[in-house]
Amino acid sequence: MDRTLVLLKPDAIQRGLVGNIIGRLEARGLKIVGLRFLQVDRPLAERHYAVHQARPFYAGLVDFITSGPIVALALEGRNAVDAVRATMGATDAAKAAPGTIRGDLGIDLGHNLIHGSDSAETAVNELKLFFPEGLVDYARALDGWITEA
Ligand code: IDP
Ligand code: MG
Repeated sequence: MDRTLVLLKPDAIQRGLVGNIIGRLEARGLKIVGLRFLQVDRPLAERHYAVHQARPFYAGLVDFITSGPIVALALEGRNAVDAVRATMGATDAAKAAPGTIRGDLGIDLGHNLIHGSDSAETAVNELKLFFPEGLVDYARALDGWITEA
């Protein structure tokens, strides 16, 4: 099983879409193994988005992710990284396919509601950043109904 980091960005919280978005990810079969509601400070934002440091939108991105509280989620499941990315939809919500989180709930490139790790390697590092205390291991009775052994 793989794990991945999801952030519900400040627009998702301000728009009251937390339950809707987490509900979609849970319904996909992904298991919550970490959950935090927090205000991201600039040092954390800068570490999380370090890969985009040279991009013209970097300053705006750091401003946005620190503009209000967020929800950080650690999700576990088969191919969790790809499953979350597909469920999120394209980066530009205006172009994201209907049926995806961004395609159903957003219409903007910057205010696109959700972050998901883009590779298994990135996920390990991003999970450490947002869940330094580690994640919660547990079994669910329904796991055998979601993925065949
Ligand atoms: P992703 O969130 O789909 O992985 P990335 O390319 O990693 O997309 O970009 C990180 C975030 O930066 C995006 O989610 C979006 O909010 C923002 N972003 C990406 N490209 C642009 C851009 O060209 N202009 C403004 N914001 C951008
Ligand atoms: Mg990305």
